[in-house]
Amino acid sequence: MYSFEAYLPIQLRSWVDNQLRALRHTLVEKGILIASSTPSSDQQTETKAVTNARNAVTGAETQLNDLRNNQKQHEADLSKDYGPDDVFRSMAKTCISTESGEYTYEVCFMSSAAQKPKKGGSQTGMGNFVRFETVDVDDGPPPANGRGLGTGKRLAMKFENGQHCWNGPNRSTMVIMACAEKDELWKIAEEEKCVYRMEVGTPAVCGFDGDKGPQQDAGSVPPTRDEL
Ligand code: MAN
Repeated sequence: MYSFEAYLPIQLRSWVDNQLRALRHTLVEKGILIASSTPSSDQQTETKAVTNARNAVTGAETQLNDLRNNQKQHEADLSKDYGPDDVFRSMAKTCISTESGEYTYEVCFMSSAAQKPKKGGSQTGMGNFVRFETVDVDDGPPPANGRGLGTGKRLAMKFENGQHCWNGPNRSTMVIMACAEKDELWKIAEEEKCVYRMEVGTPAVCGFDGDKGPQQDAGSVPPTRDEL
């Protein structure tokens, strides 16, 4: 700015000076004028409008990425197998447990199975959910309390790659389900070393038609032997 203030009476000088400062500030704020400090980087040579626009673009890009990730998760979820007619969609991760021998056994639908020592200490992973299967069960008529698999094709959840078994395989668990009023873990057996079988009652399989079940057939599973 021209220093015409020098020609003004002294009282007017500071008033004019203040007005000019205010005007400059407004112009910088509106993005019309670049702030007069010596630019040391490109950033400082931008008007506020450019900086704001750049920030808005960065913000929008972040939002777009978040939405894209969200969409991917939903797409992955949609292509996931939630069992016949998707009945397990709402149950995924519901957990049920029971005590047997020195352990409490827990299975979380479509998630994982674990063995927890009743005395405390760390739990042992019995496998992570890999797929649904159909198995042929021949356990005779269900017991009086109704807590049994009975006979016929049953829907099962296969859990694999659990904690490694000393001198044996990684632990795995077959969870065979039969129709019942509520979700319950009825029985647990270790059929071979570190190969477990769980019998579960759940309303989720009440409409299950073994002939229309999952394509992969697990073949025949022998009737339960000794309980743990
Ligand atoms: C633990 C448990 C058993 C298993 C043995 C194998 O004691 O997981 O179920 O049979 O380890 O060493």
